[in-house]
Amino acid sequence: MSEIGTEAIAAISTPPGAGGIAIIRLSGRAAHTIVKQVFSPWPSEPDFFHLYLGYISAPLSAQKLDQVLLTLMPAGRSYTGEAMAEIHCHGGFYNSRKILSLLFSLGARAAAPGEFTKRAYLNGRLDLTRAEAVVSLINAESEAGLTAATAQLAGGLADLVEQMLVQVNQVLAAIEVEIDLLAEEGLDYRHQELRTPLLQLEDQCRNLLQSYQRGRIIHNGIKVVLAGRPNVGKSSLMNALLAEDRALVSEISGTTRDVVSAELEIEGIKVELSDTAGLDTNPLPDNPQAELEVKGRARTRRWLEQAALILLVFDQSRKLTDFEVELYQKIRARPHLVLLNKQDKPAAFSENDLRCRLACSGRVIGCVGAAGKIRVDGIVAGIADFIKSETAGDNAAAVVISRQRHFDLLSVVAIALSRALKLVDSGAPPLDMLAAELQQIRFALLEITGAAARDVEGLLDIVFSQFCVGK
Ligand SMILES: Nc1nc2c(ncn2[C@@H]2O[C@H](COP(=O)(O)OP(=O)(O)OP(=O)(O)O)[C@@H](O)[C@H]2O)c(=O)[nH]1
Ligand SMILES: [Mg+2]
Repeated sequence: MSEIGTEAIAAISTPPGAGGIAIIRLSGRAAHTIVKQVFSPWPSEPDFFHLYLGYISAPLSAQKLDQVLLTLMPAGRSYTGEAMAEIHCHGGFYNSRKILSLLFSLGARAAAPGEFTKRAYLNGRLDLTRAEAVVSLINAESEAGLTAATAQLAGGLADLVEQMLVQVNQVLAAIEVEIDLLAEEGLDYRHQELRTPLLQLEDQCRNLLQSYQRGRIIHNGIKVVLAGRPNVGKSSLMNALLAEDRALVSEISGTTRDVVSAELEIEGIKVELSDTAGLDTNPLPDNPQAELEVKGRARTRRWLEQAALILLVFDQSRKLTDFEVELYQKIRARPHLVLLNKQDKPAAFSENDLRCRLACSGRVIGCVGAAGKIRVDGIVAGIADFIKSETAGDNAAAVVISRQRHFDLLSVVAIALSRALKLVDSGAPPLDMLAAELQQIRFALLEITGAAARDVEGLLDIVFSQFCVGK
């Protein structure tokens, strides 16, 4: 066990602010001794995982601070692997801080962000991929994100990496045998037999690397940006998609100046939808509003650069302008949907005219239904199809990776694997070089689960700095 586990740490694990209850966690060898000094009545023979109702008061003080529930957990069977106590006190910032200060006065120190989980990792309670899954679970903002985090917490990625490690070790063992055989003259060289397991490893590695794009979308969601000329109805569409009066709408051209963003969930994925200032030919310099317009448009362009999907809006009741045609040419190579708005008014051009002028063969979605009401089902279906196409794959149900750290380490594995395969295919590979490649693969895989690392402290700092205090 690591030295780190000896010192008692404490933190409030629930979010700050008023609430029904707050949970204070205490972990470390002295956890039970500390809590015994402040909790009464102390049970004569405390049971673990039992909820005790009692009071918190300072040692030797008759003044009760709060009525609480207390649970004790033994070393080896707690989240951190150390002796732990959890105090469920009444919520409220002041109350919970006061109890926490009492624990500090008795020798506990404030836990750093993620320190409980770091101790769990150091005490062998979970591997690094599961620790990272805890962060993803806490931060999950969509159904798909939660499902993926839960699968990783259940060991999906760790198990797969473990399987790959078993294969790597087998190949390494086979290389050792070959080295021995070579030492005995006259025996056949069987390196070709290494090809199959190396190809299998390459396949598994490729599947995981290919899942990265899907994993990032599942965890982070996608950015969808509404753009088009001023007054075409972007803000009206934003409000209709959100089913709330979020963005200011008016008949005055140039109403939206800043970017207005809001979130919705489509296909279980978080969608950050942004309404932007209208784009048009540059305003005349003597226009007093020119500076604001230019700034607003610059902001729109920035958002467009980051968009995963652009919803380009056209007003069918006004003539198409050259600027709109140009704008379409600029975004046509990017994922986009063309939205035709204001179809309740007399049309200034047909959908066919639009397709011809833009040379557009993609999806054109009409936004106006019966009685001139904006309908969003077509747009939602368009966004849903985009999400499906981005998140689908041959292994849609399999393990996905979503962290740069995993992607980088698996890239190291992939490169070393291709070098190893080249050596095998070369006919008479230098076995020590082949073994060195396999060792590199082995080391990168071990670093994914945290079983080994070149710079353990640096790695742990990166992983656990993403946590909140109390987890
Ligand atoms: N008839 C009709 N009017 C619409 C429709 N959609 C929007 N409008 C009106 O068009 C005007 C402009 O709508 P906005 O949603 O503010 O347009 P915008 O593209 O956000 O405009 P800017 O913020 O100025 O770039 C408002 O008066 C809306 O009520 C529609 O489908 N039909
Ligand atoms: Mg607007």
